Amino acid sequence: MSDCLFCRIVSGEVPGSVVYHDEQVTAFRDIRPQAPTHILIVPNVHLTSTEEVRPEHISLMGRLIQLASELARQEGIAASGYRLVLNTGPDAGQSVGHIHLHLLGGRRFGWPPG
Ligand code: DGP
Repeated sequence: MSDCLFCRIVSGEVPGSVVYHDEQVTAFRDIRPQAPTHILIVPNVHLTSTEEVRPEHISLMGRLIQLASELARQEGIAASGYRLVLNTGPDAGQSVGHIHLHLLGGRRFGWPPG
C-alpha cells in the first residue's frame, strides 16, 4: 500500500533504521524508542492489524516472534529479558495501520501496563 508508512519503509522508499530484511519480514528501530532496545518487526505484506490475520498468516506471525528472539540475542537482551507488544486498535494505542511487533528491552518494565 503506497500510503502506508511501514510499507514504504519495507520497500526502502522511506528511510528507516533497518536492522533486518528478507522476503517476508523487515525489522527497524523505532523512531521514538521507549527502551534502550526498541525494534519494530513487520510483515512485508500489508496487514492493518491482528484483526486481519487469517490462517494463511500463521507461519508469518510465528516468524515475527522467532525473529524477535534472534534480534534479542543480537542486541544482548535475551538473558535479561524483553517485552513483545502487538497493539491492536484505538484502546491499545495502535497509531500505525500495519502490523508491527514491538521488541523492547534493556530496562525493567512494569506490569500490568498502564
Ligand atoms: P503503535 O503505537 O503500536 O502503533 O506503534 C507505532 C510505533 O511506530 C511508535 O512506537 C512510533 C513508531 N513510528 C512512527 N513513525 C515512524 C517512522 O517514521 N519510523 C520509525 N522507525 N518508527 C516510527
